Amino acid sequence: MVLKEEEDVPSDLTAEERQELENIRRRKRELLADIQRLKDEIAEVANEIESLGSTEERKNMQRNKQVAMGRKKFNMDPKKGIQFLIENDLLKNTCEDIAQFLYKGEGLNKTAIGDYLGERDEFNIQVLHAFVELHEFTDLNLVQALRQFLWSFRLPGEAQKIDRMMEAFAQRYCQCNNGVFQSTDTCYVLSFAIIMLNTSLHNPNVKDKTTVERFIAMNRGINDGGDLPEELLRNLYESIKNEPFKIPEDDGNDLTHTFFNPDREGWLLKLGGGRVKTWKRRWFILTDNCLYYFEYTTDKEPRGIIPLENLSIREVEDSKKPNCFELYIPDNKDQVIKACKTEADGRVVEGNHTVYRISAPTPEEKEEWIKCIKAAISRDPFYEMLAARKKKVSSTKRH
Ligand code: 4IP
Repeated sequence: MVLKEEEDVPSDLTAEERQELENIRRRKRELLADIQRLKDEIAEVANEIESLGSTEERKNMQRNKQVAMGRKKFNMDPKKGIQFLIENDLLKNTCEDIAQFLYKGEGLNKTAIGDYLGERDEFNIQVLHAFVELHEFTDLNLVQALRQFLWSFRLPGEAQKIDRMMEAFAQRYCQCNNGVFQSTDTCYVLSFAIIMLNTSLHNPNVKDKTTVERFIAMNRGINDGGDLPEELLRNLYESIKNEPFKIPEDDGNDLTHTFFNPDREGWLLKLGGGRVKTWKRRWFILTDNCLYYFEYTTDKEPRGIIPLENLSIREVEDSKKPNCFELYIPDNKDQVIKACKTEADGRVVEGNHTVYRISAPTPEEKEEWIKCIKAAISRDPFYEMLAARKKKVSSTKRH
């Protein structure tokens, strides 16, 4: 028996059968209603999911836009950029989170990162330390560590900032490589010797390229009075020679222009200060803001030391010797230059020169010496800081 319509009720059914048919039809209707309800519910949930997805997406897009805006603001004014990101819940206000953000550096200008990290505020200093902690220097030699560090931001120009950042670097390096250096200061001083070596070897304006022997000699006594292993210094030298530092160049300047190495050494003639003026060939070394002169290149003790503080330098003509220059006290005629010298009998006495007249072997060398001495005596606060540290780590040097 086939029933076409719901309402159709065959006439030959008993009352009982009719009742049963009615029950079946009611259950069927109920089931259909249930199915429909379920379908509706599924559609509703699907809708909800769909709309949920798009708000999430929209939120993400909005967030990404704000982060991009924060990065732009940071590049224009680092402090304002960070403040914007914090206010918009895009960055947590902790030094660790900010350091992480700077370390990732996505879309950030490296000069701006350097400026932020170099700030004197206590909070910025904490960020700097957290930032340095993110660098892993274990088992890297000092050149490898410097390569990593100097690539992560651009070293600012201001002496105090450079000092703070390199101090933090040296601390972290020593923490990761216990026992390599006697002190953080040694690591700091050697780091600059390396940066300056990079300048000397790779800046085409520097004509007189530092040799490995000179590099080793310049770093004598910096390990708290002792010498660093020669092999270590040779390796660092070779590494820089083979590959210069890669430095972020946001503003077209690089490190080889920022640091000019004023240290220099070579043979010069010096006019004596006695009544009978004699020219003596002496081995001169310019370092630590002082001019040292030796009788032989291998001498341990200098014959004389001339601190360059408060001195000036000028070119002079001399009837007897070519390529002359003089160290003198500006605005002064008779005052004796503060210096010390060793007498023939070995006693160390005060110098008695009112000027030091010196003759270089060639006009080019004269120019180079004048340039280097000028760089050493110009009051560059950074060199002064570096010289002070050098003195500290090599206090037994030359004494
Ligand atoms: C000496 O001449 C040397 O030139 C000394 O130079 C110089 O000392 C002496 O000057 C001068 O008298 P003689 O050797 O002919 O005696 P160096 O020390 O390099 O040998 P300076 O002060 O230039 O070192 P006085 O002023 O110290 O006498």
